[in-house]
Amino acid sequence: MKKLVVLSLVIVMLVLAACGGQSAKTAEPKPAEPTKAMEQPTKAPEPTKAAAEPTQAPAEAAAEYADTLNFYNWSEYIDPEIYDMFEKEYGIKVVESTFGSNEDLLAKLQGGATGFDVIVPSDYMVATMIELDMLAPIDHSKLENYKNLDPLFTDPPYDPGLKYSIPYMWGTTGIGYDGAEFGDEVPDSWSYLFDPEVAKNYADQYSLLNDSAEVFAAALKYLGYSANSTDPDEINAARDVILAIKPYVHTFDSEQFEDLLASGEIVMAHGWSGDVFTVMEDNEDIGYVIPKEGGVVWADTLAIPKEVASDPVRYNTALLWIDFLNRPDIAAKNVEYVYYASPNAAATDLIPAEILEDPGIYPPQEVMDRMEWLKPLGDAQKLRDRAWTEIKSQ
Ligand code: N2P
Repeated sequence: MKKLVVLSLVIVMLVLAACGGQSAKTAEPKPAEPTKAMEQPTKAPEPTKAAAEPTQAPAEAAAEYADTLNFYNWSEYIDPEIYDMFEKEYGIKVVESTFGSNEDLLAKLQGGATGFDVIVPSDYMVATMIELDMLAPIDHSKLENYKNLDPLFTDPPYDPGLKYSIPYMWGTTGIGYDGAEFGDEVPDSWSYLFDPEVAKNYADQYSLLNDSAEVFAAALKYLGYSANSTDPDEINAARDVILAIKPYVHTFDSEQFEDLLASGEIVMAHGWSGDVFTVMEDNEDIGYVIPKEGGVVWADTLAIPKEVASDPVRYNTALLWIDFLNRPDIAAKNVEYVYYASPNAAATDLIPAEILEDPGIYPPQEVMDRMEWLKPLGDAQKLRDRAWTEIKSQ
């Protein structure tokens, strides 16, 4: 998969170079007719066709959609205008709830939450949820925009053939920092966060993600182990490292670390690339670095909880939403807002060059070579869960 992403980057660059100043084919999205759709919120999203063929059989004409779609997303992970555009176009209101980690998402669903139509699990969590039979198969024939996906993302190890998930965004995990505090120094090692001798200099001035998979991955990398270690000794060593620096951690946070950084409340944040990039525009001192020991690369996906499949109206609505997010103009608009990389090849021509060329958003090969994808941990997950509970409760 590492290679896939690197290859993808190369292709993105090639496509970009090849397009040059020419106008791109994908630069002219075909919006549906908003007012018509607004008047007919439960009709199929093909207003022109329906208008041209008013006598077609009702069964063909009326794929039904719900009035509301419940979207369970990571926080600040979509351009909110996209909700308005979807509602304007189809008359369907998207209601968003947010979660802070894959483990929280899993716990919520396992706890019996049944209202969510579309969820956003990351790669390894998709594999876990497939294993637990928690996801509905995705009917590719109903996704007009499936063809827009970069083929390099359509057969990932976590979900071969994308039977249960459609890639949404991908990015990396590293360290956001306030350059005004660091001067010429760059906190380019996990030791800034996990070596007590170094970390004590930043006591109460840095955050860690509130995400057991990510914090263990970073601590394991600091110790020179794989982010996916299932070795009890290595997991215990990582737990001890985290416990040792915990007194210096200002907060465990996955949802507003970039704002804490921007406001000066902290000077370093263990965090996700795009979230840090969103505050750089107004804070030119803020930087983002992938530590030299390597970090985590991930892809987040759009998936449908299994129970939704038994309700054709909810299921169709979920697919309509997923497909909308894969329309090239929508995918590009979203990238410009969240600063994460898109697996949508057709959106590439619509994404500003400064984003495509930003090595923090589309990292170069030598950086990608240091990254690891997270994987399901099998029985070792219990060890990590226990250790995490211990860490958080002390
Ligand atoms: C959104 C961060 C999502 C990335 N704020 C985590 N996979």
